[in-house]
Amino acid sequence: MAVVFKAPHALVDVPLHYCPGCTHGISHRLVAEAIDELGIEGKTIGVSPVGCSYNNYLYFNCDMIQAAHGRAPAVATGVKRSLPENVVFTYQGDGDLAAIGTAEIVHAAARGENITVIFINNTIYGMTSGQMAPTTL
Ligand SMILES: Cc1ncc(C[n+]2csc(CCOP(=O)(O)OP(=O)(O)O)c2C)c(N)n1
Repeated sequence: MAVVFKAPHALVDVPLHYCPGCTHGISHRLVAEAIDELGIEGKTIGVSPVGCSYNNYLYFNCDMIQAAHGRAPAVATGVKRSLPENVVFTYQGDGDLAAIGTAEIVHAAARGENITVIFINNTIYGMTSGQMAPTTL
């Protein structure tokens, strides 16, 4: 029988800790599918944020490093510059990236760093129970 649905290899097969209806689970899946499709699992390094997805290093099947709040683009810059042959991505919420980490993301972009930034805009600070973010409508 043809397989029509399976988990991406780049996603570890463990239960996620996220609340029902949260966007992080499907977002993790999409990132993992991209890693699979590009065939870059063995040379991908991710940077985990502060926020609900702080421990996403448990879920991605690649090397991960934890950054302090908003500092993921700065950490990713260091990783990419020291290991330029690797694909380096950050995974950040809007509280992390668009509030506390505004300086880091603006300056990483201005410098033209060769990193990938996955920006998860759920329009709130989820981890602190719905506190308003700069992206709140
Ligand atoms: C320097 C610093 N400021 C504030 C906090 C408190 N804090 C932890 S998680 C968080 C919200 C993160 O929100 P977001 O990045 O949108 O991620 P989400 O939880 O929605 O996935 C805040 C304010 C902190 N831990 N450290």
